[in-house]
Parts: sequence; C-alpha cells; structure tokens
Amino acid sequence: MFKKILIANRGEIALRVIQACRELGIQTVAVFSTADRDSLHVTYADEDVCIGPPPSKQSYLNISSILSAAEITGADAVHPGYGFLAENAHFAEVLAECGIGWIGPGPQVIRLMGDKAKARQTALAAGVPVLPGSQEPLAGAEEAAQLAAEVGYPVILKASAGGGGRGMRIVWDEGEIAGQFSTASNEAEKAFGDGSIYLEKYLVEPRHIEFQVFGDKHGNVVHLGERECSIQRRHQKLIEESPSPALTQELREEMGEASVRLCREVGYENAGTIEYLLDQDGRYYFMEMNTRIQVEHPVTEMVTGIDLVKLQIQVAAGERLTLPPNMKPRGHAIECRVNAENPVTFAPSPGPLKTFHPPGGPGTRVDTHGYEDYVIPPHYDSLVAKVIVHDRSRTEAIARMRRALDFFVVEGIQTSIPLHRRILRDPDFQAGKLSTRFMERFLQGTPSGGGEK
Ligand code: MV4
Repeated sequence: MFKKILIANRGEIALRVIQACRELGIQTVAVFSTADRDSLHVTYADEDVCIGPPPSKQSYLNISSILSAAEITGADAVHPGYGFLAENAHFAEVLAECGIGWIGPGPQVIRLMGDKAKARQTALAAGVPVLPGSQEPLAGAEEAAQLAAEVGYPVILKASAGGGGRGMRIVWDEGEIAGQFSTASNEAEKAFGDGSIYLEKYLVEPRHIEFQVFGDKHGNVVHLGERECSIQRRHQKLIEESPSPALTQELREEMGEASVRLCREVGYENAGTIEYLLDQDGRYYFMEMNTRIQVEHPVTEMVTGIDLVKLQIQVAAGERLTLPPNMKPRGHAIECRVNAENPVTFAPSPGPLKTFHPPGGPGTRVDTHGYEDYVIPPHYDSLVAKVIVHDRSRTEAIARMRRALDFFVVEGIQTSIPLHRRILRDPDFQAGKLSTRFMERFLQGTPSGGGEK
C-alpha cells in the first residue's frame, strides 16, 4: 500500500481524498495556491506545499510545481481528484517516469477516451450501441452533408478533442450543414488545436444516464449501477440520483454489461464513468467515457455502500476487486450541488461565508470544504457543498432532501439552494419525468427565474 499520497486538487474533493487516506492509514500532502492558504484541505493534510499564485494555470495545472512538491515530500502516489489534471495523459506519464504512483487509469486509456471520435469507434468495436453517424472524423463539409442525408436530420457535429458539451453544433437541415461544419471545425482548431469533427444523429430530448465502472490491475471489471444526471444547465449538472427512475433491472443489467465490455476492450483500470443517452423508447447509446472519479460519485456510494475513493487507492496499489458481481442498488440517493452563485441569474457569488450550518440527520451527507468565515475565492469553480441524501424510496429521498435544504443555513453569499428547493417541488421532477431539456423548460415556465414556482 502507498505510504504518502499527494492530492493534486483543492476544495471538497481534496478533503474527500484526505478522509479516505486517513481511514486507510496513509499520510497526505496537500498542494495549494496562495488563494487557498486558509482552505481546509491544507489544514487537514499532514503536510502542505504552496505551488503557485491563484490562477490554475500557474498552480493546480502546473505539472512541474506539483512534481517538485511530490519529490520534496517523498509522496509515492498522486490522486488527481476531478477537473484540473485528472484527465491529463501527459501528467500520468511524467509521474510514471518519476516512479510515482497514479491513482487513475493508464495514460494510453486516458488519451484514447479523450479523443471522442476514437472513443466512439472503440465502443462500436466492443458491441456497445452508438448513434448512427461517422466511423472516422469527417474529411470535409461534403462528407458531412452526405452522411447527414444518410442518417437523417437533425444531426450533431462534435469536436473529437471536445467533450462535456464543448465544441458541439446541432444542425437541423441540409441548408445549414456546410456552414456549421466550417464553424465547428474552425472553433475546435482554435480551442483545442485540433479541428477534427465527427457527426451523429441528434436525439432531441434524451436522458443522461451514466454507469460507474471499476477495474483493477488483474483484469477484473465491475459496474456499480447508474446515475441519472439529466438535471443540468449549460452542461453543468445540478442534481444527480441513483438509481435512475427510467431503468428497469433488466435494462440496468444490459447497460451494465455493455459498460463492462467496453472496459475490457481497453483494459480499463481504476474508477471510470460511461455516459449514455437514453431515448424515450428505452434505447441507449454510448456518448463519452470519463476516466476519473466524478463530482457525483457519492450517490453511487450511498446506494452501494462502497467507498469509491478508498477503492481507487486500493486498486491503484494493486489490490484485487472483490465485489459481488450482481450488486443491486439499495434504496435511493439524490445529490444537489450547492454553488456559490445567484440562483436566478447564475452569476458567480464568491465571498465570505458569514454563517454556515450544513444539515445533518438520518441519511444525510454533506461533502464540503466550507466553514464559518471561510472566504470563497473567485478564481475557481463555484461548488461549495454537495448535499447527498439516502432513503428507502425516491419519494422519501426527495422529502429528505427538501428537509436537508431547509435546514442548510448559508449567509454572506448567494447559493443555488433556493433553485434546488423549487426544482424539488416541481411535479415533473417528483414524477421522475426527466430529460436533458428539463431545466430549459423549468426556467421558461418561471420568467423571473422562478421566484414563485
Ligand atoms: C448528444 C445529444 C443528442 N444527440 N449527442 C452534451 C454533452 C456531451 N457529452 C454530448 N452532449 C450531447 N450529445 C447526440 N447524438 C445531446 C447532448 C446534450 C446533453 C447530453 C447530456 C446532458 C445534457 C445535455 C444537454 C444538451 C445536449
């Protein structure tokens, strides 16, 4: 087992990794930017190293600073959390060259899945359903038009180097395709230094369902069920839950088996997430694979009883997965992401937490780096807390979440708590009628951003 782990991250996920390390008896090293001196991950780690000024590029994305911190402190592994360097194949490679362990999948797999066109090809090769579309990046606008005519409009153009909603263009008819192709390709070239574009049939109102997968260094692969993540705005998830109200046990097993097949195809190791679109007829299609622990991992932890971060560390150290092969979710879990932002305009709202009383009580978990008088810096993402509840049924979990949010007192900044309270009251949400367009419709029905909904 590792003796000392450096956490190359900040905020709640850095704390979450420190908790797992402490339970495993592993020493911890925090790295921090000068904006994060007073952060809890610095307080709780056994050692800490300042790695640069506030901008991420000069601190949490600065590979040489982080490498020096690992060398100086004698850390024998790095946990990257999510975001920042978590899906940076080069960072994983450099660590390997320095003989430092990496708590994640190998660099080749990160690179393969980071190329969204290749990931799609790989899924197809593994017998995982993909939407009709291109096998290879498109050679030009003509090929795009030809293929779009074959699969039928609407279609979506996606950047191979994009992902997570970046570099996408929906095309509704033949008249737009050539123009949209050049725009998409030019934008992708500017944003990612890679203009390659692929095409898929566009699903207008799908659900976003993702499967948690895990592999070890001995070829064992399991899935740990799904999360429904349809409640999102501008590709930022707001609420996640498990299990999905849309899956039967039969479909869960089928999608789980497909997810495991894809992992085996690429020799997947450590925690991963396979994202699918689910249409109204219950057909599922591979969308992307994320090669990291995700923000919303706690909902899976609550329904499986497994500590996913501990498991990441254990399999990275070479331990075998010994999970029962047919796990069924127990009860229902929901997560609300509490952001430091205006709940109506979504403008960021950094600043001091003058009051901060997170809720507790039965089946209630809050993952946060917040505390009274902590000042949320303006330089990073706006997530301040994740409220996660678990109960026996979805209906009870919703009631529990409403109670938890009612008892969460935050003063000094604006948060998304009032928005969450409104969503949880919505009849469609309560009925489990979800889709990726849920928030669009929800915000339309509430012109002021929904004061009274
Ligand atoms: C799609 C799609 C519909 N059809 N692909 C958005 C994020 C990126 N991972 C891919 N995305 C989508 N791909 C096809 N062929 C709709 C989306 C999409 C979406 C997906 C999941 C959650 C929210 C979304 C919001 C808008 C569009």
